[in-house]
Amino acid sequence: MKKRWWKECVVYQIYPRSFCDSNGDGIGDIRGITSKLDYLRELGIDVIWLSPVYQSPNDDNGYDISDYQAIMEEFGTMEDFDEMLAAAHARGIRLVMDLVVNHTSDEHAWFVESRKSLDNPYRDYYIWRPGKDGGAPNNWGSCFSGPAWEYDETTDMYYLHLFSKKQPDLNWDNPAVRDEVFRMMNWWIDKGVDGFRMDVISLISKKPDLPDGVPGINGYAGIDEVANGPHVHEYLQEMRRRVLNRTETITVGECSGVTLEEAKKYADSSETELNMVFQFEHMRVDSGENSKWSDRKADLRDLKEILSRWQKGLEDVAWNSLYWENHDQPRSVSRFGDDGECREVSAKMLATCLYMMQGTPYIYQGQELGMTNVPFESIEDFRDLESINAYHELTGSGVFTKEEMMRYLRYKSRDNARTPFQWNAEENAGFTTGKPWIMVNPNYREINAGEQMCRGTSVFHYFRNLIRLRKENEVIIYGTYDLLLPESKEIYAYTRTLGEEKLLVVCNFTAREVSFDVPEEFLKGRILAGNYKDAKAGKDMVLRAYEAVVVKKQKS
Ligand code: ISL
Ligand code: CA
Repeated sequence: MKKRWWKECVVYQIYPRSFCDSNGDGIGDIRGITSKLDYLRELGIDVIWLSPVYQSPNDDNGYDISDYQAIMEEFGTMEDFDEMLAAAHARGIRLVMDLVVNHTSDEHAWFVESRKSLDNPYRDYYIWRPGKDGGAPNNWGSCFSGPAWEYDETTDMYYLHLFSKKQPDLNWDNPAVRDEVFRMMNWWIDKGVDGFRMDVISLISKKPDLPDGVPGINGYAGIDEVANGPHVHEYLQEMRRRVLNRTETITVGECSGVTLEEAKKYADSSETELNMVFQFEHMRVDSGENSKWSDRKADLRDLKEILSRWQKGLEDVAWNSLYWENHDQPRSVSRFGDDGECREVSAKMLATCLYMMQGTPYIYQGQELGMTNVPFESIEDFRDLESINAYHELTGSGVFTKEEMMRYLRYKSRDNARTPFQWNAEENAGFTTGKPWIMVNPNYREINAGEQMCRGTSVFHYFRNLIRLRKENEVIIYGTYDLLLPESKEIYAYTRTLGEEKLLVVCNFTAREVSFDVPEEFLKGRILAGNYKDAKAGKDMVLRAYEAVVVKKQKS
């Protein structure tokens, strides 16, 4: 296996709006981030992935960009950005930008032009079609409710928007669009950024005839139907040649609808496209029938089957990314662990289970504190357009009652990840001196960075230790993965092997005591990490509530 720095690093995702507010307007900003770089250095991460900071009317919190080469006013100035980048580099931290180029904002100059007339030079920058049978051109739905088509009177045609109607899809089949995107990317590379996380990059190439898809619970076909289109690999190879190969970049494609077979192409180790992808299968393990809206708990056997298939499937041929959380997902401790009495121990267990696997780890802000889901009380508490639209669409059409939908939102809404970072026990969790743009989780008095940094047994220190272990043990980076006990509903156990080096990782996903037979070769092993301080790897081991241990085989 080829050794690469991006396989050995740990990435930390910042959602700027909710990280740290430097000027008291209630909105996190770039200077706020700069002021916290020492915190990140303390944690030990190597790379920051910055969610979008570009100019945007904020229909989807910056994922609707109106100028790719300007900074959102609420977040600061380009000087602030340059200062942050230099300050990160000075600390040995690299910076990855969020690249959102499946769509722009409808307020982007290209779209403003495009909608003006049929012969406007920017017309073919977007996907325009005439209506069919008095309605939309096909049955595709927007990811944020309703149809994926918006009628535009000026030219009596519809434009495609797989997300909100303020996020028209770019037409990647137009070489001028690719030129513009690659030119813009090169501009950021010249500035010194270190790579890109590519938003829904699996959706950029549409099937030319835009065929109808299978309708979901709201009557429209979902975005998976559009994923991995006919030219996506060709376009990414072109991007690689024209942009990414210029420097040592790190790239990760957010690939909605990606299968293992497709991932092998996107992240092929021959290095012609991307370094790795975000796959979604393990994020759907607790979905309802046909949608994410459910409060069903995952079956551990399904989770193990999915993660193990990806571990083995990409072994030697591509590379995994490892994540439990991001700005689109609820908090992992509330979802796969226990956010009550066993919060700390289960947050540590989840980290052990995932970050000892093969792949590049991604930590979402606050995950390193074991931040939890939020006790939202009413629909007015939400800010996310996906949540608000889904609530109205699915209660309005009677698919769910209001009570059901509130329960599902409390469990799955993206806003669970978007409340302010909990810095300390002061008002508003030390995030802002003003009024925060979204409510603060009331548990900030107990759960905050200030407290955890002072306490050696905290979740923060445990994450720090796992990050250090990855640096000290090559087997964690490059070792092969093998699942043990696939049928257990309680235990997730696996080994990692690199030559003579061998690790055993055992995690109890329940609050009950569960016994585990430690394989012979690990009986005299050394405990590398554990979330209880007196762990032993003897015969007939009994794992306590959410206990996790990592055992290193002693060399014979
Ligand atoms: O969040 C989701 C489901 O709840 C996903 O379907 C998500 O919309 C999808 O993964 C795409 O996400 C990305 O693109 C969106 C943006 O809203 C998300 O924040 C971003 O991560 C449109 O740009
Ligand atoms: Ca601010």
